[in-house]
Parts: sequence; structure tokens; C-alpha cells
Amino acid sequence: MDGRDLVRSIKAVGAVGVTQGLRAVRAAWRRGRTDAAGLPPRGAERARVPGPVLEAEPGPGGGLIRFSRAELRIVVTVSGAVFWGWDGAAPEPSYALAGRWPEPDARAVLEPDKDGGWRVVAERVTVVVSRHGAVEVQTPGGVMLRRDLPPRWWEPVGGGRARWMQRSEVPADARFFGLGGRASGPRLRDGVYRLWNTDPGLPFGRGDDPLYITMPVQLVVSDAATHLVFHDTSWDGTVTLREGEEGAGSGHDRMGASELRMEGGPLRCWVMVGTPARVLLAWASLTGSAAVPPAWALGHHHARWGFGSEQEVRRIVAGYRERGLPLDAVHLDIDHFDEHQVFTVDRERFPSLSGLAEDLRRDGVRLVSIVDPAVKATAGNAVYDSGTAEDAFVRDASGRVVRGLVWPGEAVFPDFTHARVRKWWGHWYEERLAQGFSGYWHDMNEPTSFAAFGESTLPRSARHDLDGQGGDHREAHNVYALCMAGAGYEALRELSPGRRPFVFSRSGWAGMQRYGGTWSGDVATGWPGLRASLSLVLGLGLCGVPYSGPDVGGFDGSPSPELFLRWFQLGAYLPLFRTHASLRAGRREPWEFGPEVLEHARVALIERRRLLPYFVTLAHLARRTGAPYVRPVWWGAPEDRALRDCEDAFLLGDSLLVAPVLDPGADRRAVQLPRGRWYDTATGRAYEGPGQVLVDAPLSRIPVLARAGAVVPVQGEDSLELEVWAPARGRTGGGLVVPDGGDGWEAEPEMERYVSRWEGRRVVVRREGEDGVSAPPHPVRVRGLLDGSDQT
Ligand code: NBV
Repeated sequence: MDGRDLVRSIKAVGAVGVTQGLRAVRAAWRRGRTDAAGLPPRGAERARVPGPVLEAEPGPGGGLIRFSRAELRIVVTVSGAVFWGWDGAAPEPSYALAGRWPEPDARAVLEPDKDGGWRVVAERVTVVVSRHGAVEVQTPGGVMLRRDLPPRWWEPVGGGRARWMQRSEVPADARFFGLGGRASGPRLRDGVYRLWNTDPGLPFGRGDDPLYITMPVQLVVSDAATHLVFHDTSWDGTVTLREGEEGAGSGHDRMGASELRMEGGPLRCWVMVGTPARVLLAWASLTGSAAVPPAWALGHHHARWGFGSEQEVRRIVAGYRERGLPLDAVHLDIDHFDEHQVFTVDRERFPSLSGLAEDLRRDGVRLVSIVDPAVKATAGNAVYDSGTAEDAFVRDASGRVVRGLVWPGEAVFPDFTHARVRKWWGHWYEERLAQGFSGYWHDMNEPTSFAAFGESTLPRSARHDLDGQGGDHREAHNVYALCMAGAGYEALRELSPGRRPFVFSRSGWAGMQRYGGTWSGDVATGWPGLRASLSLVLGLGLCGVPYSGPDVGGFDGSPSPELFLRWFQLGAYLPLFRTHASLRAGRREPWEFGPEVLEHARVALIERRRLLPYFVTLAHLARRTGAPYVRPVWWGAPEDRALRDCEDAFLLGDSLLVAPVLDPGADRRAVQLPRGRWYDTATGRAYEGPGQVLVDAPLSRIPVLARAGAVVPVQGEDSLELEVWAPARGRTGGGLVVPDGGDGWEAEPEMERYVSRWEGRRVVVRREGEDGVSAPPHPVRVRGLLDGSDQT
């Protein structure tokens, strides 16, 4: 038992009472026993490397290269993505991939390289394989982007699953990002990052790793190009990163290094090369386009564990309404369930949930329900009974249903890796729809099962269907939540075909964007937690998950009014904008922090509502292009080293640069600007990039800068309007608009494209369409004119 285990068990006893605490001790013992009986002991192993090359055989998109003790298949696809797999590993089956993977590129050729090696030459990438099995990815110009040294396997002497290790080198100037949701990022500094979805058990801070979403996805940015590498295996593993160092002209650069160690699974990977935008597009084509949330989910959400009753929910909603504060959704946590049992309602505290939903709906407020995967193991619980009849629950190696411990007490876990079980689970959303819910918040799906010591999840030996492949929890763990998200999403598509599903999930894996988004989980209240919030959103976006946001104000304790406000101001520019807190935490309603905070929070809420058409556009663009709404400032200029190292600001789409205040006591802050002119949207003052500028950041607002020339769709009095920021003289600008205020599947909304430029002394905006140039169908307001006037 380590220190954290001890804290956790004390907390378990403190938080859930002595009985539950003792159960957690028992659950931990039980879990240990199950694994002792169900997992094969680790015996003698034999190490293997590929050995010398023997021959090569061309194939579609590349070919097969044989070594004396291994073989390597390389396929360059038409999308430019490269796949390679060792020892027969193919792209399928895979939980990350969305349907058919891109076709091999018939133009790619396999040819002999120097020293007996081989190479595959394609239009956008060259892959060079050394005679001992090192694989180097190069730009077409021959610049090295990544060099994988020959891999190493450890195989059990009697046969069975092999562990493996892959060391890689990247250019000395490269920076690492990604690996799922990491609190210490977005730039991933030297350290060991685990690949095992984990509920930290306590509110987490910057140093806590891993968290709920891990993914073997690295985005590597260097002068020569950006690349994304995905090792498609869901097993437990670690990534050890070491940034490189440049020898300041001495010629003695130290390359950056990454070492991936996996406990099992195929050694196969995908690499995509290009600009950040191109790489994320290729990633989305491979793993699926991001679900577009209904427009209301891009507004403001208010949640709390422990509203406790219908009256309290009404009181909160009235509090927003009476103060003129926009509100779009309220989330009900496990306290609205009957004794914490999923798909039930506590009828005493919530006697008429559907009536409440209807009343709220009239005020434009949707209800969102938490959904936990664990089902109370008790006869008479309808989900348990039907799941038992359906044989839906995870079993151990000896065939017994695995029991864990979660909020409702002794619980069992649906095997979401089974298609039949996903279908069965999905029909329970009908019960939620009947209660009047419009969205779903998947929690505890790492999956978490309380344990006073050891891992708080299912036994590693627990059996899973893995969609017919069969396997145990070591392989299924990381994709459990992804499969649960799929179950919910697909069910909602059928049950409510006219509406876009709104599902967001605490845990997940590569490809989860197909079903929805995520949130921070239990981020600790404090200034480091505020910083971690931004790190998570940026990092997840670079892994293809564009919709996320933190618990504004932090999950536990009571933020100071200043911290709450700064968090609120940041949240207003993140895709999921949700205040939420724990049962025993202080209040999170904006009026609970005094009149000054209320006034400033109101400004943030109103601005968020004004920007709704822009958020909707960004959601559609994320789906079509894979570009996250929230992007690092280097997105368009990864070669700018100062931007690459900037972690405290972000681009919201192409048009806005948001510079949140992340430290106490600040009333101005430095902002690293990309090239071009940027306007402070509050003062209209223009700044010229690239470079660093000092910008006012009074308590009333965080700096938001608009790119000169940008055309931003905003909500006007009663219709969509275009807010245009004057281009620099002699330059042009523009923007895209997807006008979709709804939550359905209406015919694909047409993308409107605008161009802004100077004509004499006026800034004009034109719509560019297939049939030529026309006047915009929306009112236009030009800002940023030098005399300070606004042109309408
Ligand atoms: O359901 C209660 C909480 C929820 O409020 C939170 O957002 C989740 O991250 N849930 C975790 C379970 C309990 C955490 C201590």
C-alpha cells in the first residue's frame, strides 16, 4: 500500500462511511484474489529483435520486409497516412478506426536503400527501413521526422502474449503533445506517462498522471514538420519522453526521445505527416469525424453533485433567470437516482422529473443526466435483472460475474465490448428520454470500482468479449468507456432520430470523438487546477477530441471569488462551459461570490451567448476537418519556436486568440502573438505580431484578441450578424460560417465563405459562392477601424 492508497482508503472511509469503507477493503482483497487465480504467472521470457534483413516483397502501398526473426508490413495510404505493423499486425480489428481505413496508395514504391535496407517512397512521405529493422519517417525532402529503432519483444517461453518496447528519436527541436488528457501539459515535458485510464480517486492537480483518458497518440511538432503517431493497442503501457537539446551551433544536438513499453497487443502504428491542420484531418479521416453537439450544448451548463431536490433545481434556474444570466442546461448527478442506482429516480426528491424537464424546457433550459456503468447487484433492480437475463455482465476467469463496489454498493459491470450488450444497454436510454432528459454525462467508466488499496478498477483477469476476439481486462480496460459511449450514442440515434445525441464521457480512448466529448473530471480547486483545465482541453483537441471543458471553479472546496471568476472567464471560451462541483464543495452559482463577480460573470455569459454562432461553426468545422475549436497558438505557425513553447493562451478557431488569466492578482499579462495584426476586442487597440505584447487584463475580463480581417458570426438582437475586424491596409481576411442553430440532422448546413478587404476608405465583406460573389445575407459590423468608429 503506497501513500496515495492510504489517503484513498482513509478518504474512502471518511467519504462513504465506515460500512462502505470496510467494503472497499473487502473489494480490494477480492479483486486481488480474483487476479491471483485468473492471471497466468509471469514465467521465463525470451527477448527478440527483428535480426538482419532477408528480403522484401512489394505490396499495395509499400510491401513486406522480412527479417530473420520478424516481418514488417508497410502501407502508405491515399490519405498520406502510413501504417506499419510487425509480425502480421494489420490495421483491423481496431477500436480506434472508424469503418474502412483509407486505401493503399498504388503510387508508393518499395525500393532498395543503401546498406541492404529498403524504403517506401510516396508523395508526402518517405519511410526508410534499415537492415536491422529501424524505421525512419522522412519528409519528401529527406529530413528525418522520427526514427524508430528496431523494436524488442519479450515472449513467454511457453508461448503467449509478448510485451514489447519501441524506442524512437525525434529532431532536437521537437516538442511532444497529446497522449490523451494530461494535467501537466499541453507541452509534455520529460517524464513517464502511463497509458491506463485511471480515476485518480481524489481531485487532481498538475502533477497527477495518468488521468481518466489516456491514448497512445503523440503529436510531435518540429521545424521540419508536424507528425502524429498512434500505436494502435489498448493494453497498459508507458511512454517515457525526453525532449531534445540543440547544441547552439556547436553541431552537437541531442535528439528528442520517446520510449514506448506495452504490456501486450500488436506492434502496429499509424503516422501522419504535414502541417498541424493536415495531420488532424488525416487523423479524423482515420478515426472518425467528431460528433456535432446540439447548439444548446454549446451554451452554458450548470451542474452540481447534490442539488438534492426538484425545488433546489428550480431555485437555481430561477436564480439565473431573475438575474438575467443565460443558462442552457442543468445536469443532475447521482443524487437524483434512487439510492444511486443508474436509470432510476428518487421519487421523493424528484416526484415529477418529466414535469420539471418540461418547465425548464419552456425557459430554454435542457436537463442532462449522469449515467454510471455500474449496476447495483440486487434482485429487483430492473437493470440488474434484465442484464442478468441477458448475460450482460463481466465475468471472471472462472465464469463468475465480477462484483465491484461503486456508489450504489455491490455492483456489476456491463461488458460494453460485446455488441449485444451495447444494444441491451442502449435501450435503457429510453427510460431517460421518458424522464425528459436531453443529454448524457457518462461517469465512473474507466471503469472505477472502489478499492481501499491496489487498482480501483476491475480485476485484470476479468473476461471481455472484445467484439468476438475474446480477452481480458488488460486489453479491454482502456476501451471500456469508448464502447460505452458508442452504446449510448448509437441508441440515441435510434431512439431519438430527429436529434443529435449529446453524450460526454469521463473516460475514453482514440476515436471517442465519434460519439461526443469529455470533461476534466475532478479537477482540484486552486490556481494549478485552472492551468490544468486548459492543458486538458488543448491536449485532447490535439488527439482529435475537440469538445471538452473543466468543472468551472474546480470540483472540491471553495474557490476565492477571484479564482472562480478567472475560471469562469476561461470556461466561457471553451467548448464545454460548465460550472460543477462536488457534494461537499462550496457554491458555484455566479451570484454566490459577491456583486462584482456576478457582474463580470454576466459579461462572460452574455459574450458566450453572443458567440454561439461562432461555436456552432467551429463544431461543424471540427467534424469536417478534424481541427479542434481550441488550438494551441502555434497551430498556423508551428515553426515559430516562441509560439511552440506558449502554453497559457489559445486560438479559438482561426479568428480569436484567448489569453486567460491563470495567476492570482494579475491585471495585465504578456501575450505571445502569431504573425499579423491583432485587435484587443475590448479596447479596439491593434497589436502587431509576431512577438510578445503586454495586454490589460482587469478583473472584468480576460484578453481576447481578434485577427485582423476576421469575419466572426455572432448572435445579434434577433439574427446572426457578421462581426468583421478590419484587415491591415493592403491585406485581406475572411471567415467561414455554418448557420445551424438547431439540434437535429437537417440537410447538411451549407458553409458560407466570406472575404473581407479594403475598397477605398471602406472595409467590404463579400460572400464567395459557387455562383460568384454576392453581398452577405446577414447584417455586417466592421470593427477595428483606426479612427475608433464602427462601420455598419
Ligand atoms: O457522481 C458524482 C461525481 C461527479 O459529480 C463528478 O463529476 C465525477 O467526476 N463522480 C465523479 C463520482 C464521485 C467522485 C468523488
